[in-house]
Amino acid sequence: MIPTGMHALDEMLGGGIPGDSRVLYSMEPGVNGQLFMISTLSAALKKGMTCLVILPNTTVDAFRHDAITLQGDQKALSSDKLAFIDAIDRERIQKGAASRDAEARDWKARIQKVCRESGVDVIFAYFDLLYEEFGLETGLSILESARQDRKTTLILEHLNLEGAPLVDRFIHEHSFDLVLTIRSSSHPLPQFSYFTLLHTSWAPLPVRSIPFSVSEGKVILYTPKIVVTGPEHSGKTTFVSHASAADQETTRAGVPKETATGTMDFGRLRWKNFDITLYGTPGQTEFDPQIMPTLRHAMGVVIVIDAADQDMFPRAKYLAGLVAKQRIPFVIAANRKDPHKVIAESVIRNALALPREIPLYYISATERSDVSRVLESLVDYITRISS
Ligand SMILES: Nc1nc2c(ncn2[C@@H]2O[C@H](COP(=O)(O)OP(=O)(O)OP(=O)(O)O)[C@@H](O)[C@H]2O)c(=O)[nH]1
Ligand SMILES: [Mg+2]
Repeated sequence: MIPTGMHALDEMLGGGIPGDSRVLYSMEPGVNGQLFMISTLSAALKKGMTCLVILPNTTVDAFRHDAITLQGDQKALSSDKLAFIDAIDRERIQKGAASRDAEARDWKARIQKVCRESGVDVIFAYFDLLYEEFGLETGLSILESARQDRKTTLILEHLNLEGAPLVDRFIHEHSFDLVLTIRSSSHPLPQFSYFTLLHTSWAPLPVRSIPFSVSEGKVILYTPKIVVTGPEHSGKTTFVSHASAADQETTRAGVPKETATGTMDFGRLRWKNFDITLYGTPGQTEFDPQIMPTLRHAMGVVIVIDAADQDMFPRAKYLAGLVAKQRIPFVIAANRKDPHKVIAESVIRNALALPREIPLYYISATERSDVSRVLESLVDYITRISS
């Protein structure tokens, strides 16, 4: 097993990547995901494996420098079991070869030589330039050539400019064993990054998406969390209980129904491969000190208001301001929709000082479909997945 170096991911994979596998770390433009490859390389070296890093786009020195900066660890790549083929080698190959075919042959010969001489266990390859120059078939066959002699694991990173169809080809045409897509949204959050465990050949793992942040040279995974907050008696507990999948209980420890909530409501649901935990805050102001800690690492917030109760709007405005200040995406669920009683959207927007881009939905928290619509729109807004 080759550890990915990311503890929580290794747990999910059942210990790491099995030997002799083919792995793709597929990055969307703009995502801060370089650590996936670097962590896996460091972890493989730590386990005493011999690694070859293929860097057609950069030099060894520049790569080392970047890796040290990313990981904040001078010793991360100090191993004598580490070989490189870099941009300087690429230049030599290009100069020496008379044709594209000859170039591909030289690449193969060079990789095979290093693998034979050093007994390489894992090849880490930055694939973009090889893909650009040779296309997918030949590009991969160059990297695969070393595997004929020896069971090496191949780990690729690429910047995917073509979207899902390209990733599908790695899975279906080239039988990759592990495919992780790493994506981020720069709007509405400054950086909301998540990876999707799209395919694992050796275990029937469900497709899962998991948000992460990068901190102190490590990829930190966190549970997708949506906070449901709002003024007192607006329908938060009802919202959380109707959001949750039928087979998953919401809990409200020790609080009988029909009374004001004194503890957090919890619920779980799955939407677009995210296993989401909902945290419903208690409405009374005496519980306000709980709100800020609850917002920490929240992926989004639903502010439930009573659409007919103008008196509570100042309180809703205060809560919306609190959330906006943290730069967490939020939507407004105007609850107890009733055509005779609800206050007009423009009045609510004014009272809450809501910018036009913040979605507002009239809902009934007792109707599961209304609640789902709000959560779907929030998750789509955060991840920019259009349905
Ligand atoms: N008719 C109707 N009743 C609702 C709706 N949503 C909530 N209620 C009722 O309103 C009452 C208060 O709802 P809760 O979900 O407990 O409100 P809350 O915001 O959690 O209240 P606190 O936690 O005490 O602030 C309950 O009796 C709900 O059944 C709705 O859409 N329509
Ligand atoms: Mg409640």
